[in-house]
Amino acid sequence: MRTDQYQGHDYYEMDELLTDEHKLIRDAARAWIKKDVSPIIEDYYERSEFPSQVIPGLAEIGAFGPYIPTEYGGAGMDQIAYGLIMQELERCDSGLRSTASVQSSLVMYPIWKYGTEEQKQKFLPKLASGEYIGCFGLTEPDHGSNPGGMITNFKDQGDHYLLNGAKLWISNSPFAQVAVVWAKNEDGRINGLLVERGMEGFTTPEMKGKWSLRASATGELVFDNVKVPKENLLPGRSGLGAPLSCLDSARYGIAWGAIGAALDCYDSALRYSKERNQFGKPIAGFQLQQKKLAEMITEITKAQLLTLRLGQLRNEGRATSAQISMAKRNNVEMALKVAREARQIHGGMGVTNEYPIMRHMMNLESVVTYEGTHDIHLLITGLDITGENAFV
Ligand code: TGC
Ligand code: FAD
Repeated sequence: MRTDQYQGHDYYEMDELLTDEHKLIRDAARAWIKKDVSPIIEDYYERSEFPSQVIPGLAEIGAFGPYIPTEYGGAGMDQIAYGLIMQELERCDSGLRSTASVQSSLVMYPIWKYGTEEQKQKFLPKLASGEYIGCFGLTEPDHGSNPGGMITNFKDQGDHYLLNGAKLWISNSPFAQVAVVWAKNEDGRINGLLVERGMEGFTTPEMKGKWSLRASATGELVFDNVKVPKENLLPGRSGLGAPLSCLDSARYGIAWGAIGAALDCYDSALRYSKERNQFGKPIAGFQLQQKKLAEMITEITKAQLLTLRLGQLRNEGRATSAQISMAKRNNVEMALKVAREARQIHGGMGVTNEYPIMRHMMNLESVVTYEGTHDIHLLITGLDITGENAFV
């Protein structure tokens, strides 16, 4: 079993910009991960299984609904604390962060923002404690980057809605108790519905064969004439902007998370380069290896600064969707590049599970695609700066 020797890296002394509470929250998450998750993650990754025993620990560190008010069971933290938790989780594994992202930003957030008081009381405390796990169904087999084209639909049947359609690539779906499902009404308007496990006609088959995010369960959501009670409609907002607003929150968390994955790769590469001798000296002493390490910490530091500023803007309610897109896109690509360079520094050992590098690298191939692909985020920036829509 690999010992988790990770140490944070803070080249520009950014800790000085954090509050004592931020540091406590981050350090508690890091300590829990080292104790309870790092020792098992490689094993679960190889078995392609989500380690469900970590759910109470995730709830304990505040990873389920970090910024949801305490009256609903959330942790009532600010956006920077939320980001720091996502960074620590993804430092361990992107799948761990995914589970928390979906639960917090894609399930609890829409219920909190757009749900009735009864829906909030019924679902939020259970989601915060981990008694319930949720999932978010937006993507369909033929509608990924273009969710507005979705065909999943519901019809008003007087005392209930009748839901039909299918969602694909849904994180947590195989074991979720509740799904936030985006579907069109008879007028073609997108709405959110809370679909609960056990409803007749609702199934959640698992998708197998992923070489990425193997410690996170992914599945389908299939709706075959599902009778959804009327009280399960999220009444607060309709239109594509409703699910996209949830994505803003999740993409922000991913921007922080990707820094965590990059930090873990850098940390491992730096240590390995000092310990590994070739030609009679540590490989850290060769200029070519120093170039890789120096560029890695430079890019990580730039991402840390970008993301902390984004967190400040989010705390003030001023961050735009386009600013979030820029950080998600930049940081995930940065992390992928860092992982590839770190893999080379580890030589042949870099392809084994003795080190976390290949796992991070494979995970990041999903992260660069989900929550808006690398291309889509570039087009969002392009639209924002030129006013010209290049999606179609
Ligand atoms: P468009 O016409 O631009 O917009 C439709 C309406 O939405 C509004 N809007 C937003 N509102 C809130 N937040 C945002 N970020 C918003 N972006 C747009 C917009 O103002 C408009 O409002 P209204 O009132 O005028 O109707 O829509 P479009 O169809 O042209 O699409 C734009 C595009 C391509 C950017 C969007 O569809 C997109 O982001 N596509 C990517 C899809 C995506 O990210 N899917 C993610 C699925 S969930 C997931 O991957 C979870 S992974 C989980 C994990 O494990 O972490
Ligand atoms: P496509 O949209 O078919 O894109 C294919 C390629 O075409 C991409 O390179 C893309 O950038 C490019 N492209 C598309 N449109 C354009 C354009 N206009 N201009 C230029 N290039 C374009 N979804 C959920 O709803 N909930 C989840 O919980 C969830 N979890 C996921 C977990 C995993 C592990 C993965 C891999 C995906 C998950 N997704 C989830 C789905 C994810 O959001 C989609 O995969 C993503 O939005 C891309 O859609 P797609 O795979 O259909 O690719």
